[in-house]
Amino acid sequence: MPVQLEIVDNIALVTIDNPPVNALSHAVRLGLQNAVREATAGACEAIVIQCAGRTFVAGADIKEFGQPPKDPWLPGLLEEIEAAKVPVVAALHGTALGGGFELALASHYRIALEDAQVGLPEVKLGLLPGAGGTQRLPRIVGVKAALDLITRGTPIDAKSAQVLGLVDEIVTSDLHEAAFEYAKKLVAAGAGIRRSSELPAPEADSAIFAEYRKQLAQRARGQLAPQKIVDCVEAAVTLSFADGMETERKAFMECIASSQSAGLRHMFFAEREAGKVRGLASDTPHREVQKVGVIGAGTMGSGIAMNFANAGMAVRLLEVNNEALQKGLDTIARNYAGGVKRGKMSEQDANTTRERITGTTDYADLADADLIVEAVYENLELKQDIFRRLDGIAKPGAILATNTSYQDVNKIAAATGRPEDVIGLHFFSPAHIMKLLEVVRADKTADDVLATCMALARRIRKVPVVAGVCYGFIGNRMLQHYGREAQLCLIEGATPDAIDTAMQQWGMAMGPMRVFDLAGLDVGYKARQGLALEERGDPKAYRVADALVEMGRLGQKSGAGFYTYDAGSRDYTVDPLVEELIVKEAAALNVERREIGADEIVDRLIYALINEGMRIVEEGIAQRPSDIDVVYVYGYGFPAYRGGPMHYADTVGLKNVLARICEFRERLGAENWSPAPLLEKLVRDDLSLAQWSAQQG
Ligand code: 3H9
Repeated sequence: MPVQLEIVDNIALVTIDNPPVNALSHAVRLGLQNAVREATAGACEAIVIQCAGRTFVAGADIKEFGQPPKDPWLPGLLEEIEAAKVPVVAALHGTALGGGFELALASHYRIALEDAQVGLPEVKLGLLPGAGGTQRLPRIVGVKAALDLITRGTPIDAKSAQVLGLVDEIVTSDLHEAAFEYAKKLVAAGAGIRRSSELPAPEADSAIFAEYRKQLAQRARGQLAPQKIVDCVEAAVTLSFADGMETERKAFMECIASSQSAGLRHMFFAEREAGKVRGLASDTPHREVQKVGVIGAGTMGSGIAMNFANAGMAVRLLEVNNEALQKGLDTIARNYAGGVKRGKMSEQDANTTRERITGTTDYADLADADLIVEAVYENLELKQDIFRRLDGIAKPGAILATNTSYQDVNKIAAATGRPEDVIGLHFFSPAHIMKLLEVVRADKTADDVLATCMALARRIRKVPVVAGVCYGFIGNRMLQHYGREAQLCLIEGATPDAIDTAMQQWGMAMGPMRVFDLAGLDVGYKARQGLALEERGDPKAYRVADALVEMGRLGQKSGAGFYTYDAGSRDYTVDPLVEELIVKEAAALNVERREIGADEIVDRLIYALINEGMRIVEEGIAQRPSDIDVVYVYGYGFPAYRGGPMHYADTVGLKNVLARICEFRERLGAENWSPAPLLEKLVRDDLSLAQWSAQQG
């Protein structure tokens, strides 16, 4: 039974017990309704609603969304609880979120454990609080605080909640005992019933709503739920509670039916699924990691070192000479100072954390490290040399990781006498900020090394995704195809700005040409110079970029690339010179330029990603399609509300994706546009990727 009722001294103790997070599934709602009805029908003088396990209710059961609704529906149930004729006390611990916090808001009193957190994170699922949260919260905390809490979706701690009037009492231990005593005290004092729905409507100047709509149109560009939240909170001001609830209901239904919410809900589960490694036993032992060595104090190495220091681990940062080492340590100091300036951490915390990173130029200082991450530039021989050296120095059982973006991790592992200890840990730049970590499982990587690294990723607050060995792993392998199409659209007729605008309007955090400029055009140039002419691929896809490098335009760092930049800034301006260059290169390549619309740009770039993603899944480089979605949303600025490229393919329909790819094959050539065999097979079998993935187990 997920809900139990016990009556002690005329106090009804209603306990929800629905592991892992006490989500309000249908059985819980029904149990809660029965328990409250039974308690109020008898002689109970107060009701305490509490939860077993690690947390108070963390929300509606997200797995039930998309299924036909079953009575009792949460808003009605909460109205029934609020209408109780005896005081109802909610006892909060863990994370009281979404529908769970709405249950607390419908209760008359709230008592919390000091480390509890409360919040309405529905917006992160493309939703809004749909059980009275948008109507009750502003009545308690006022319009501005309500708008901030609901549109940001970030939980707050019990103390801040108390300051806002959301929590009546905080206790440090024995919550259930304290809640029982609190209820008895209320009864003894003859305390009345407080219904937040009966509080006067909050007051607000209508300008505040216009201001939030404008802000959100920028901060949450293209998203439905944040705008709907503003509508609902405005309704709390202008309408009666009942009418406000009706507005909320309609807005909630619209959000839940939207592809945006479907995408965000997909991402919620995809992120959690990505942490599970197929074929790896759940009792696989972990190696202990307390001391970390990082080789290379460039931008990547410095950022990587910060991750481990932030999680409390001691880090040795190694460079070839003192000058390079000092440069890295200075970068780290600057990053921490930036964090303090932005209010992310206190100066004292920043200093303590920074001091966990010490520098060295002597490999012998890495001898006691539990994990060593190599982060030098992309050169296979150099990396193999380093691993050969590490083999002679690292202690037995130390994990040896490479941060390579492209190189063959098997070849790196083979340079050691212990390939089972070698793994790829591919961080994304800036490494101390980006959430994604590709964990590259080489042929001989030991299970306990992989299990340790997956757990370690969470310790350093990354989202890990397992990838197999191939050129570029998951993310960069797909990106080559996306980048190629961007460059081809350029030479065939689009401008850099038209391409970036199309992709940004579609939802990408940054357009591809700006990304090229940010990454540095010289990186690809150097890589191509190392190849014979016939190995470089289609010249149409790199001639403009190469010409820019040869003009000294290396991207943002040199003040010019596809755009020109103000010194040290990301602000860019369109440069007519670049457009002239494109026209010239197109003529030299015999390409007749034409008008290319935003639709074609978006489809070519995104379908190129999808097609390669299909191959990656089929080859087993990614464990499942949703892992690719996690890679793209957390590592490449793909809009989370579209659910990642593979979920997006299902949204469009695989049949439609295949038809468009075939159309591109006819028009643009089979070399770049032969459909992935898995895509063709799924269309033949009339299966979506999600269905196929579920079949794979
Ligand atoms: C809502 O409430 C709408 C209402 O306003 C209106 C309704 C009409 N449902 O994250 P974890 C699963 S919308 C179903 O790894 P943690 C999760 O998938 C909801 N399942 O643990 C995972 O399963 P598995 C608003 C859920 O300790 C397991 O629980 N609420 C739900 O790192 C453990 O999760 C939210 O958005 C759920 N609501 O973090 C809160 N929540 O083990 C969403 C979790 O099979 N949840 N699961 O992979 C969270 O933010 C975190 O899970 C939480 C715990 C902080 C609670």
